Amino acid sequence: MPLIRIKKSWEIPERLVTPEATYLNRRRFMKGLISAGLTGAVLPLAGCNKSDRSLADSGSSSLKSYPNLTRNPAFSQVQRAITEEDLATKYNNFYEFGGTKSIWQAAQALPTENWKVEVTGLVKNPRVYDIDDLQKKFPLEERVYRFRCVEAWSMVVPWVGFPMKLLMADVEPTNNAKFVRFISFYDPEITKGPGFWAGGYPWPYTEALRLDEMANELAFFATGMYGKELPKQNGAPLREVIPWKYGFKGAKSIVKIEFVAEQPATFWNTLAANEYGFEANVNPNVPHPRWSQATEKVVGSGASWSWERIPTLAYNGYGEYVAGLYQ
Ligand SMILES: Nc1nc2c(c(=O)[nH]1)N[C@H]1C(S)=C(S)[C@@H](COP(=O)(O)O)O[C@H]1N2
Ligand SMILES: [Mo]
Repeated sequence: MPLIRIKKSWEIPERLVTPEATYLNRRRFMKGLISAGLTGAVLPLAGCNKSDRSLADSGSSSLKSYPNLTRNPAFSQVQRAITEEDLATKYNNFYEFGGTKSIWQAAQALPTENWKVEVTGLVKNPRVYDIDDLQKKFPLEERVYRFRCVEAWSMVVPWVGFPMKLLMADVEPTNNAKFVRFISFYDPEITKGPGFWAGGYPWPYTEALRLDEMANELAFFATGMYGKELPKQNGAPLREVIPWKYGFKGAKSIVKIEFVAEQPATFWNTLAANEYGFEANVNPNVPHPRWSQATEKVVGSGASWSWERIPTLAYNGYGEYVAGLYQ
């Protein structure tokens, strides 16, 4: 695979590194940093740049609100403040649109009109859902979940959506189905993130779960956040939210869901299996090969290097729901 790895973590100051960006072509990455200037690379991350904020308003004002939304009382708070909407919608990972956190504008190129989600593979009732029908068929609720990226930052997000088990019940996986794959939108004319020119990334972005993980109460399909439709940069119009796993397990902008018998290949696991395991449960005791997972930076206002650090919880705090899956 024609990947050029940055082997030594000291080559780039820690605050500028997107750990998952280690796989960027190094020359392109360095060139990007130089042309953006160091300040330019840092300020948009913090979301405290004035012009950035005014652009933000134009980005989300057209999003529809969900009327009559009820917050599920079982998932109504997590003993931490909800992350500011402006940050959660401006500090993103969406490699299809670039290898930095500042892709929200580039992601506006995602064509979300007439979106269909195909559900196929080992199911009794294969279906093609129209996104509007999907949102009428499954009752939408709001859930406040912790959200922990493998890069050791975290947020708290009020998602809108429905439990994955409702969709499972509708399509009825057969007895042979043991895993489910989620395939993100991919069109090389539109998604031009890192690797687009150099190659070497296993597009489309895919993720997968065991079927018993998908059936867990917590496994969620989000169609919205902060009471509105998902912004494109956050994975409109449908994404996975698996709060006890690292964020990369949650594929965005899903076009296809496939039920399969064998554990499927997934995007980050294919790139670096030793760094991004298939299971990827949040675990403070298992360090990433290049950094500790014992603590996490709370994405908040101000400069990214001054974000508060708090201890990371086993299963991201959801052990009572999911620990039994891993006995
Ligand atoms: N299709 C796709 N899905 C993706 C990613 C991506 O690059 N492409 N990044 C993942 C990672 S690493 C994280 S942390 C979350 C980020 O979600 P957010 O931008 O809404 O915070 O999306 C995940 N889903
Ligand atoms: Mo991530």
